[in-house]
Amino acid sequence: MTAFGDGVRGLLADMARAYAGHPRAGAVRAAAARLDGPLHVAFAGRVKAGKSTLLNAIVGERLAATDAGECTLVLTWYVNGVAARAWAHPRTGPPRQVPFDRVDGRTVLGLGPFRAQDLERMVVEVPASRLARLTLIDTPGIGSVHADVSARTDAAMAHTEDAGPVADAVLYLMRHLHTSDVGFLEAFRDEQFGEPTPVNAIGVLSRADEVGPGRTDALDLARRVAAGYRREPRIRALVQTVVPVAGLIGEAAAILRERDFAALAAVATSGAAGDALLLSADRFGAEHPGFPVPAAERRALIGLMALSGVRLSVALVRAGVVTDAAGLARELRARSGLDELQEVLLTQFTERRDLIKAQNALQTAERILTRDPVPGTDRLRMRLEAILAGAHELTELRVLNDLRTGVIALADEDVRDDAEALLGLHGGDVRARLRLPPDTPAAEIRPALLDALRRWQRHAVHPAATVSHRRLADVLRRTCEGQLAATRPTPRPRPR
Ligand SMILES: Nc1nc2c(ncn2[C@@H]2O[C@H](COP(=O)(O)OP(=O)(O)OP(=O)(O)O)[C@@H](O)[C@H]2O)c(=O)[nH]1
Ligand SMILES: [Mg+2]
Repeated sequence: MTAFGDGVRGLLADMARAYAGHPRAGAVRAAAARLDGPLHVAFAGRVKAGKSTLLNAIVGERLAATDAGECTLVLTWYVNGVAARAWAHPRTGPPRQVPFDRVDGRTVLGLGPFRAQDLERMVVEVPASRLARLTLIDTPGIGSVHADVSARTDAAMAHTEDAGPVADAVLYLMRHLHTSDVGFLEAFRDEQFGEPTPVNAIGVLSRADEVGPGRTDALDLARRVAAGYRREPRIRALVQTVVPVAGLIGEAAAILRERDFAALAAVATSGAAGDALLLSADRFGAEHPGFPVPAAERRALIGLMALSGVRLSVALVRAGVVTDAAGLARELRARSGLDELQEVLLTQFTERRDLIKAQNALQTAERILTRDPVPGTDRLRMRLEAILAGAHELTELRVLNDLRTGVIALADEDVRDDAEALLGLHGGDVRARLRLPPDTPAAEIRPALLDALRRWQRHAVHPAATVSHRRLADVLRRTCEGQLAATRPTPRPRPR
């Protein structure tokens, strides 16, 4: 934890004492407890955007129900636990354990005596190492035919009175941008500073394999589409980046079995008959007496990886790139875009998680101090202000938001990219800030930092610089100075 985090922790501890016996005591304790808990990442987006599938791909198991079914209408939390079990949390009344089974590699979750609309959320507990640091929250699609479901999702994802925002960060899946997408993201606007916080959101161009129908290089195409999205001011203002991901292909890679590979290999070696089947999903799943792979197995392959995944796998087998299930799983995963997404999650969310959490805790503290003052609140408020004023990390985050949302406008894209990277857009590590490769030798860091410092000092005194441009330059100067202080100069070789 940083000094900022320690400050927030100390403040909450003192607040817990000041609020002892007060009705808000529980809220203070909850805010403090959340500082140490896993990062809450929500999967949001329109109906059938591929949220549940992507969640499964990240966990590496088919946990979340996909396609029709009542369960996809309930906000569902996936948390790490000692056993596989599930609870339904009704709007009124205590939570109740509900049936949760695994059938044929899929989990089957029951609602017990409840109807979807009676539930505030479901909590599924599974022993899964990937969930140790991340709690994943699957949300019902926005713009679903069940308008009330969307409304409930909005409400559930927005700030709650006691615990701050439900999600620390959101993966926002989009196939195409739509007005209701924007409305949804507004729930994540930062109340404390009255500005949106795109740094809490990552855009996912989902179902990327469908971007170029019938093409085995669909993901490359999706990468170009995503790059276009990243430059769009409206999208820059909502999310920190956009990555293309084919969740279904990633999920298939995680659960692929030898017998799936055998079936795919049989299709690959069936020549023209196989080619004819690969023309459409309908043909691929139809009865074709005499074909080496039975129709039921072919339909299972479609369910596993869609026609695009089957085509890709067949192409990989035919090209001799893969010769077994493990090899195919590796290739599918590499081509799913999941690794890039995990990388963004790791550098930008996990690394920044303490900061995001501390910031959220601070917002909750602020709300409690303002709405429910107790004796000593003034002193606590002053402390809170001091923590806010002293946290350069928060200033960086805020300025980064300003750059993303166009509040600070820089005409030159290179200058803007330089500033965003220095502020930690691609991660807080000094090399990421300087846009240097991760294996850059330590000796090259200080000169690069000094260079950045001089660059931004020049911006600060440039006669044509606007006020906000100067403010940015000032923040970046402090960032460079801080990073310089943290990197020791390389010792000079000792004279012999
Ligand atoms: N081709 C392809 N299909 C996908 C992908 N991800 C999901 N799908 C399919 O899209 C459909 C919807 O996927 P889900 O994961 O249930 O989507 P969702 O956003 O959770 O849907 P709701 O919860 O109902 O809003 C399913 O048939 C998936 O198999 C993908 O990456 N590629
Ligand atoms: Mg779903």
